Amino acid sequence: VSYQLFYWPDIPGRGEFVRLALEEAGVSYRDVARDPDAMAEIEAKLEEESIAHPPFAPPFLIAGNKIIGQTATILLFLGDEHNLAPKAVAGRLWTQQLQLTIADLVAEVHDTHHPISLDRYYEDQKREALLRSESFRKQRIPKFFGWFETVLKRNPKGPTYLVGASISYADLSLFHVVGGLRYAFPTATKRALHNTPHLVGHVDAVAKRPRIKAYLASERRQAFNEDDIFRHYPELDG
Ligand SMILES: N[C@@H](CCC(=O)N[C@@H](CS)C(=O)NCC(=O)O)C(=O)O
Repeated sequence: VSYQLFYWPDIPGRGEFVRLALEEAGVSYRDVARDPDAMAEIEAKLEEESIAHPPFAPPFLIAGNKIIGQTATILLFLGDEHNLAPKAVAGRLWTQQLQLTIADLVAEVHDTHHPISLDRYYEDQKREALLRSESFRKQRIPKFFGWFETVLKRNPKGPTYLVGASISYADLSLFHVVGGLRYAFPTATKRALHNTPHLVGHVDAVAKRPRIKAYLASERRQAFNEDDIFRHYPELDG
């Protein structure tokens, strides 16, 4: 096993962005979430005093003597190691810029159902969630999708992938976000995708990649659910 992925059990969560990169790279990894004592192991690792660079939160990846937190930083590392990003500086930075924009979108998705506090139940912040979701559906989904559509359209190598002619970790993450939004906000997402044909083609192209296809059909893939970032609460979909 080359890598150990530390992420909370029972949800795809932000761990999924890392899983997709590991799967596309075809490397072996230990998915700690699948162990019965995952919670205890993750919490122990977060508290371990001998770690000079402690991660703030899962996901984090152990790779040899390195421990790497922050989804985008993990992907920066895996992109370099497994050819999931360009080698030249301009392309590396562009790919990371795309990834950080995806991270912004993921945080906004989270805030649709938890706009006030992480520590309170959805039911305790439902009124604010309804308001937040309305603007997320009407303004933010179209704005983010429109930008990704533009990026695909302007790619000099064609609109299949975000960066050049090869798959990058940002493509895998965008695939997961669109899938998550289709699950959480089916009506609003369908409407927005109507105006972004290149984005629809992009997601289809990623889903057809042999390793991703095999992964999606495997037991390693977890279903979206209402403990996750992407939650389907019909009332929030308008
Ligand atoms: N910006 C970080 C966010 C990490 C994060 O929010 N992790 C969540 C699970 S998805 C968590 O466990 N947070 C605990 C906390 O924030 O206290 C990333 O993209 O990796």
